[in-house]
Formats: sequence, structure tokens, C-alpha cells
Amino acid sequence: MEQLRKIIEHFDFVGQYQGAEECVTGHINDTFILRYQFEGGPRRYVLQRINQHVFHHPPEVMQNIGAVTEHLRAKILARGGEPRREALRVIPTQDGKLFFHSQEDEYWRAYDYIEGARNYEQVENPLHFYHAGRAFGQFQYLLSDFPAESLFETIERFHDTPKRLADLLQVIKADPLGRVSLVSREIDFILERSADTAIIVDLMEAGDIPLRVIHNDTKFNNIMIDDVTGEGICVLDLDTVMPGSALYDFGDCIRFGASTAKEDEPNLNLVSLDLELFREFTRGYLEMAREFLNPVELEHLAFSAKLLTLETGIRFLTDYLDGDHYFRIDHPQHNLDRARTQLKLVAEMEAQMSVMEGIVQEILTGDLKEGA
Ligand code: GN1
Ligand code: MG
Repeated sequence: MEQLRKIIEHFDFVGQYQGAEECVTGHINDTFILRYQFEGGPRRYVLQRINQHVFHHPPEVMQNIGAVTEHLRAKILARGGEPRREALRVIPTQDGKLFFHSQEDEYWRAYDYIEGARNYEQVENPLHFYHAGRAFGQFQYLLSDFPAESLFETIERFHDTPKRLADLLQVIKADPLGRVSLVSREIDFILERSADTAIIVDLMEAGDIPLRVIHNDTKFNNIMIDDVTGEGICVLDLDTVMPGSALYDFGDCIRFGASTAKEDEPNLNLVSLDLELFREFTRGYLEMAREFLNPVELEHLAFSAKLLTLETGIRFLTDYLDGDHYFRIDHPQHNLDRARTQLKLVAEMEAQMSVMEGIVQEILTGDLKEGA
């Protein structure tokens, strides 16, 4: 924490510093909540150290975030919203930069803390998940006229699932820690589904699914839920805002939020898909996105949930076999536990696929009836 004091001097925070707590829920960056006292009242900021093993060019990440948050701010203002609560606000450094680059070659950035709201590790109230659907749908909508070509690709081919599979095959071949023999069942399960990995990228290549500016990391804990209204007021974690398919955002949010268990639950009997939560999120998302999604996208919503779950399972397993360099772990099997929950959830989704598709249809035709 002594080191933090040296870092925070470089930012344009107002008030008297009171202390800091580390927030350990993200898997990538290091996050601290700073407490200040300003004009007699408490005030908080978020300070983060950007993980350079994951993000090779932090200044590009911050340039994207600066431009995206400005765009959101203007849109929110124009429709009479409250930009301070509905969009992240980067706190500049004393010399007006979006980040602080330390002598130790670390990159730090800061945001205002959004008060009167919190994020959740698991969905506790289905209505929150409905509102998360609306918020992520709206996020895509607000960015639909953002100049996509001006964004840096902060992580190359982020949701290119065949590439993720190729990375897994490569680490299986190298087997640097001799862990491959421990996970042959998981590997077989993934290989049996290798044809699935290309479905969305092929449709994008063919021009049937458009490139849009999307969030790319729509975990339910990346959204601030208002303490009073339960609405999803602000989307966090903008490091991976880049062009991609809208389906990646939809599928990833179902993967994390509609699971009946935590992402690292060791007891797989507890892991399944909550269809009610699937319905709630889909309802909220489509209220916002129905207008701009094309028929091929709508047709693949249910499938995208399975694809993103499979992809994340592949990524966790790859990191486990590779020696856990990417995702933060708390114990040696952590990435394996995570990979297993994802693969269990894939199997559950396969068993429920026609029900999921039916729910999407019901919501879409319900919309049509209401609109008629
Ligand atoms: C990482 O940082 P966090 O926890 O929001 C990861 C996502 C994964 C997720 C799995 C930049 O997200 O892609 O889906 O873990 N972010 C990055 O929990 O790789
Ligand atoms: Mg996050």
C-alpha cells in the first residue's frame, strides 16, 4: 500500500486520501478502491494497474477507452441522462494524460467510483439480469455509430474461437508441465465439438454476421446495478471494446450470469443452466437490440451462449496446461476447475438448446404481437 501512495500523487484526485482496499474479483488487472474525504463527505476512486502480459500496449487501451467514454458521455447527455453515473470517467493524471507510466514500467489508470450502485459476482435477483441485458444491448446501440476503424485491437483475434482451439492444440503438443495426461476427458470433449468453433467466424467472413463495436467481456460483474432501481446503470471494464460480433457479448453474458454456480465451482453437480435467467437476460437484451440485429444474428443467439462457454473452457484449459500465465489463480487447480465448469455448462446447454431457441422465438414473436 506504500507504493500506492506514490502512484496516487500523480493523479488529479480531489480531497484528502483516507486509505485503499484491493478488489480481487477480476482475473486480469490489479484493482484498488481509494477512499477520500472531500468537502465534508466521502468520495471514492478506482485505481488499476494494467496487466501488460495481457495488454501489450496500455497506451492504446487507454486511447480506446478515452474515445469510447467520450462518445458515451455525449450520447447520454444528449438524451438527458446522467453521464457521471452511466459512463466510466477516466481521471487524468496531473499532467493531463489518461494513464500514469511509472519508472518501474507499470501503467496505472483511475476512474471515478460510481456511488449508489454495486456489481455482483453472481445473479441474486433475476430482474438484475434482465436489466443487465438491457444495459449491454444499449451499450452496443450507443456505440453503433462509433468509428470502429479508429479502435486499436487491444488483444488480437480475441473471440476467434478456432484460433483459441489452435492455441490449445499447440500447448497440448508442447505439454510444458506434463499436465496433458490429467485432462484427456476434457480434451476429448472439446475436440468432439471442434466444428462448432468456426460457425460464427465463418458467418462473419461470409458477411452474414456484421462486425459491430462490442464490449467483448460482458461478465455480469462488469456491470453496476443501481442499489435502488435494480437497473444496470453503467458498463465497466472497457479494455476489450473492439469490433466483433454482437453475439459474443450476448453469449458471454449468458455463460457467466445464467449459470447456477460460480465460474470456479469445484462441485460440477451444482453447475447447470438457469433457463429463467436465460429468459430474463434475453428479454432485456432484445428490448434494446431487436431493432438492429439481423435475422442471422437472431437465429444464433442461443448457440452463441454455448460457443462462448466452450471458448472460455478452451481458454481456461489452455492456461492450465501452459502453467497459469494468463488468468489470476488462487490455487494450482484453479484454471482446471474453471475449465470444467465451462465444459459442464456446454453439455447442459446442448441438452437445453431447443428450449433456449424456443425462448428466443417466444420473445421475438411476443415483440411482434405487441408491435402489431
Ligand atoms: C477475464 O478481467 P475479467 O475477469 O473481467 C477475461 C475474459 C474472460 C473472463 C473469464 C481481457 O475477464 O475474456 O471471459 O476473465 N478478460 C480478458 O472469467 O482476457
Ligand atoms: Mg472485469
